[in-house]
Amino acid sequence: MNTRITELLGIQYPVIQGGMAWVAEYHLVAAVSEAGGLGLIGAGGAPAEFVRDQIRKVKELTDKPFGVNIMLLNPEADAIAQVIVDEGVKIVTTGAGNPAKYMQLWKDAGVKVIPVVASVAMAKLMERAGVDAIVAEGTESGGHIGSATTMTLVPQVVDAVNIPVIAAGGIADGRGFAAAMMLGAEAVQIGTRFLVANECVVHDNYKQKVIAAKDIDSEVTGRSTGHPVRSLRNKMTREYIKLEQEGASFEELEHLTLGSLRKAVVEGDVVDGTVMAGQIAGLVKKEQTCKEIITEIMEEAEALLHTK
Ligand code: TUI
Repeated sequence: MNTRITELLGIQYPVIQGGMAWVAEYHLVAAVSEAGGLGLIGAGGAPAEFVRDQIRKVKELTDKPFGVNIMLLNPEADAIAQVIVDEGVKIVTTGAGNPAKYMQLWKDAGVKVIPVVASVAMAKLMERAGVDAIVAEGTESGGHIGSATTMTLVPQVVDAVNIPVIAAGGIADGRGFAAAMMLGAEAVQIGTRFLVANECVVHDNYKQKVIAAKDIDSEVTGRSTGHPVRSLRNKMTREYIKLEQEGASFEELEHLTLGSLRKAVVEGDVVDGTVMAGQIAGLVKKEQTCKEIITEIMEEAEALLHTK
């Protein structure tokens, strides 16, 4: 299936793996890219030198295109922006902010820039800033989220910009892929289903919690602080939401989640840690290789879309 996104990025299938902090490290990235999708290193809150090392490790495993996702709240975002150029990475996606200040640096280096946005206004601003494509991410997504649903956001962003749009949030199978195409998207970004990929190094407790999750098992914490984050319900989310209802301060709430994503991903503490995942976790039932995941999604989608 060819779209402006497969052309732009030089990939076989219009399937992009979400740049999940702590989760999307070089094994997962290389496996997704080798399978014909686009792997993204999730720089999250990592130091720039860690990101440089990850880039070099992906290159040892694959010659296929891959990219880096920069989470713009990272205090080392400036240094990571430069590492991307220095290491010759050709695709960057950004999250949780406005990447305008890096546009000149990246465009001069021939980097394709794809910001993740959660609103039409941000999508328009980004198109004017000269980005190459947009990820329109619905509130069904795991992690840091906006408020519009994928179903409503994607067609509105498609109508508002001329650059290609990638749909994200709530997509985990061929039906979701086909639906995104019907809304005008030219690729999808998938996070939650790749959490349980064989090549994904996330702790087994985390994978099992995603596999066990049902449709209504995610929760949004941080609405009161202006940084809403979706994760699977556990002791941490219950305590957090209780504190929010009691009017706790930003500092008290921060204390509860400091280092909590690492705790879940690396240590497997799915009780006190933050188990970020999207609302589609209920559809994710088993571990598979990245190749199996991508092939299955594409075969199902092509049958639905009659593109084969
Ligand atoms: O960035 C994400 N998802 C994330 S980042 C992350 S790490 C983190 N952990 C704890 C707290 C906060 C972050 C986990 N998941 N998705 C992309 C995304 N970007 N969703 C929404 C946005 C966004 C929000 C505001 C993009 C632009 C924006 O603009 C604000 C502005 O500057 O106007």
